[in-house]
Amino acid sequence: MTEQLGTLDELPPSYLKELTSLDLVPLWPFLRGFLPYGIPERKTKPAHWAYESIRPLLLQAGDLTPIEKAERRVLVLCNPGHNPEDALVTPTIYVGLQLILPGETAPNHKHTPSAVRLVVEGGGGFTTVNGEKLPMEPGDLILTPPGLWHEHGHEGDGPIIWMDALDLPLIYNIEASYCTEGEPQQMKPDPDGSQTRYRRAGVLPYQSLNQRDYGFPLLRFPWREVREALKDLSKITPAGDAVQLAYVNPETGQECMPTLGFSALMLRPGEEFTLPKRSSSGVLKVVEGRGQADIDGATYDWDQHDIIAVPTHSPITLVNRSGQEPAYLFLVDDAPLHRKLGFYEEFK
Ligand code: 1HN
Repeated sequence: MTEQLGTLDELPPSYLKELTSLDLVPLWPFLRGFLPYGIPERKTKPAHWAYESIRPLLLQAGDLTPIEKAERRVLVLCNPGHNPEDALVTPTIYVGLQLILPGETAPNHKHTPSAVRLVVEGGGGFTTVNGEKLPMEPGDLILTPPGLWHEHGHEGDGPIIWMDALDLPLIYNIEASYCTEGEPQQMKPDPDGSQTRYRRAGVLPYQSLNQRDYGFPLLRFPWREVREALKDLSKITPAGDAVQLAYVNPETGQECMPTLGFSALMLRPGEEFTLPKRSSSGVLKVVEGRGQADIDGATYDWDQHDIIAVPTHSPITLVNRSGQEPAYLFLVDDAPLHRKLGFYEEFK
């Protein structure tokens, strides 16, 4: 182990000036900053946003800014450890809350970042992805994968609000983020794939045995079914173990997006459990219930629809405050990216 790395002020000013004039720097004064021992340097803080405090401001945005002037009417959750204009909740993940009012539409576009929607409240909203009309019911997960056309509409009454999560900070920082606008899509008349081709886990359209879709075959994961599956899984999960289901591509069984991973958690009445410290960062969204979270030593009380930022290398302890009702949380993380990069870790 190098005990003491040389510093900048040990070097002659004339030498540093010459390096600067040639766009050069010495590595050694900065090396430990780039490569700390044992744990990465983390600007990202654990953080908590109460839905109750965001909701009125989002509805106010509906009065202040017509959809035509917003394109996407969103309030962005900015991690307090970063500059707000960087619009990130973790180093790789952007999260915002989006509002659409009855009759409004958000125009068709496609882009390089991967996006998902987790529906918070309201009925009658839909997202169309490559011609497939995906109804948005509360708790549903809707994928808008990189490069696929998507637009939103609202045929119901009252506001519809959802959480957007994108790998935008990652894609922006590798200077690969851009979008293309398009004409409104031609919608196919069929119900979406979650109600037809991929109605049930473990069975697929027969022809897919010959021709697997390694892209994005399933774009909507209805909450109603995920919630039922969690309840059934909880019956056989030992107390203190996480009741957790991963959202996967039904054709491959692998993660359903390239960089972002999604899972749903159930906390039985009164239950407390700890998820191990992992190399990945993430965002928790409360779907139902009330409780407490300890994220790397920071403690928060959470209520329905609250959102919590989880930095890399942070253990998570969750407690369900209710002794009667289960609580449900949704987790989006960048574990698929870490796995692809070959350094995903869980620390026991
Ligand atoms: C986007 O495409 C949507 O399609 C929402 O609803 C939020 C934030 C940054 C970049 C693209 C959408 C977004 C976004």
